[in-house]
Amino acid sequence: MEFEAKLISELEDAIVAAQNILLLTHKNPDGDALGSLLATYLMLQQVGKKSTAACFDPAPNSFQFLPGAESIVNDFVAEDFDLVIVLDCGDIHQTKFHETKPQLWDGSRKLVKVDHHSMAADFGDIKLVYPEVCATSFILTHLFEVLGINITPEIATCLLTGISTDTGSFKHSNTSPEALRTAGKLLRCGGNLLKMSKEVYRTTPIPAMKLWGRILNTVKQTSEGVTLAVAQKEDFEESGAVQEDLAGVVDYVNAVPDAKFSILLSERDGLVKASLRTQREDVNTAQIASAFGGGGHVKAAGFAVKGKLKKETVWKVVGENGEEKEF
Ligand SMILES: [Mn+2]
Repeated sequence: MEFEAKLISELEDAIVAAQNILLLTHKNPDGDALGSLLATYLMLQQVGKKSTAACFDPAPNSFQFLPGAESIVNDFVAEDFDLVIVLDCGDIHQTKFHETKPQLWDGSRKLVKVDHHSMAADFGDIKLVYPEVCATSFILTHLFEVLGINITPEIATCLLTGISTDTGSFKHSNTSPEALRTAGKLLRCGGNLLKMSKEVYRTTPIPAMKLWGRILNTVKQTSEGVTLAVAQKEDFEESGAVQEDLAGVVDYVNAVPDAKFSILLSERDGLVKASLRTQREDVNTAQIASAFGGGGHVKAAGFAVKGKLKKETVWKVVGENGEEKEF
């Protein structure tokens, strides 16, 4: 990918001038959030710059293998920093630090944004926003090359994880030839594909498996052709699983053939969360989710509403010759 020369020199100047750099990503971090956060952290270490990587929520267990994961903090003193780099985060609200650290956004320190979200809010002094690419880690791979950074095996593993997870392991429609070529480049740099695959895709603790079993048991298709599955509070309690164990099961729900889209409802702590996925070209899950105050991507989105799940049993009268009436 190509960068505007002016942007690159502005970014270089900002990094050179900075004394202490804060790196942020979105709450509930995924592979691209953590991969881009840590790759940038390791890059700054390499060029001898002091930085702190912060995220409101801890990294899920499946991403603890990422080089540098142990250095991520969830709190900091905003005044310590003179440059903030926000990664993989469309909106400052997504960092969750917009309320607790308002000083970060008051214009007194430079703000750099590196992101690929299509509804990216317009913030930042230096904006590297490319909604057409698959991952923030993809942008960083090319950016580091332009900046003359040595992509070490550790940095490559972080970036490879970001590209892999944001393309659904190279299965989503955002898997462009460039995405694969970039992943190939990261493999050549020593990115550890085997370790990443094992930790991210082939590790499922027993409580998570038991939770998935319970959820998959609830799968049904509605009369509108929507695949629905549900995780109730007691499913978590009785399986011993935690919220992050939900990750991955929605892809099974979305595998039902001929569905318009799939929706996984989960109930926790007075909230009902919905994960939406689709394999169809004519369905936009972000649009559906936005009707409930959520958002996301065209093929994967979500929302959360305060409340609980209520099960209603529907009875049907089925006549001798097959006619049905629902009550
Ligand atoms: Mn991303």
